[in-house]
Amino acid sequence: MSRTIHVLNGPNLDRLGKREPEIYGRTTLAEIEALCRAEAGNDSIVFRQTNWEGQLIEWIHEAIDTDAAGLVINPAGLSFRSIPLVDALRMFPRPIVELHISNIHRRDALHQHSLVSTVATAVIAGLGARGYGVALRALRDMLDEAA
Ligand code: DHK
Repeated sequence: MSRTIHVLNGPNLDRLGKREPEIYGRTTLAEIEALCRAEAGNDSIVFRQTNWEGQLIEWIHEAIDTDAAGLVINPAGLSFRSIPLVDALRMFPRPIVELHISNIHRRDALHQHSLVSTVATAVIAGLGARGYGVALRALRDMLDEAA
């Protein structure tokens, strides 16, 4: 059966490559998308980024309504303050991998307590851009196991 995995990216991640490279590295979002597609195997990937909270929430609704098999989400700064985002994710009935490029637990207090982690199946932080590949491999394994 063909599965679709949604990879959703939040605010400012369109600036990857030139944004604070000492924290986020030099890999661009386009390169991350290519990396995700290379890890997809037989699965389809919907890869998206937005700077708008409401758009991210609409895309989660779409993932629910179209029976997406799983979700990888880097909510970026919305991780730490968006109750509506948490509420939307709570409705998603399949595995959710929350991903942060940086290790948020080593960062300043503002970046340490992700609300999204309270509804995520798993959390990856601090692996840099390669975390996306790890997230997809783990998610695909989980889905295979549950099939
Ligand atoms: C990206 C951001 O934009 C920050 O707001 C988060 C996350 C960390 C990341 O590491 O990918 O705190």
